[in-house]
Amino acid sequence: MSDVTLYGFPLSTYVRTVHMVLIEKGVDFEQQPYAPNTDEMRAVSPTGKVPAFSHGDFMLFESLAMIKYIDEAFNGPALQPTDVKKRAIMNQWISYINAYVFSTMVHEIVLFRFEIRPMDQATLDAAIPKTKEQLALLEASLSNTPYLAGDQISLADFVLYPILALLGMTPEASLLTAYPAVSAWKKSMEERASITASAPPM
Ligand SMILES: N[C@@H](CCC(=O)N[C@@H](CS)C(=O)NCC(=O)O)C(=O)O
Repeated sequence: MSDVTLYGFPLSTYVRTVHMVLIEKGVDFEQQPYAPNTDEMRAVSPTGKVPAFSHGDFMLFESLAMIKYIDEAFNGPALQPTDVKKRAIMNQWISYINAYVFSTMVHEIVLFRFEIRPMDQATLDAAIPKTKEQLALLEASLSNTPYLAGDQISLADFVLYPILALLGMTPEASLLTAYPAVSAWKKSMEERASITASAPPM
């Protein structure tokens, strides 16, 4: 039995990011697929949001804190560059993805397309140019280096992947074809065992 537990339903992109990082680091863990804002979830996180994480009696909420902790507390390949500039680039992408890409692609496209929220066509229409702008920024980076923070995979790639995976299951997946470096990066990520093992049941 493992003393590491990841709490939260697997469709959440934030849960999947932590799931992938645990697998990449080779950490044994258990999963409790609680839905957000339930009594079960509030018992493990003061926000009631997913994910939450425990390692023994040490508890965390906020996925960014979790993935940095997992990378630093466990053996396995380092997922943060040691070079300070590359690490800053990784943090830049994580901030950008969490602040803008998640809200545009997940809140303003995926949740409508998956019928998790009632369709708001005006919001969805307004999300298309924002999505193109965000994909263009990612394209510019991934045209120069194979991963967001350079030659090595980093936490930033695991923050981005689950969002583009969900976008890829909507009609707006067609937008991705105009961004070949982003598409090639997504395809290369899909060859990793952590991606297959963390795929949410659809
Ligand atoms: N900043 C948080 C965001 C977590 C989050 O927003 N999770 C969503 C699911 S993807 C959630 O629990 N939503 C329910 C709600 O906001 O009430 C993190 O990185 O862990």
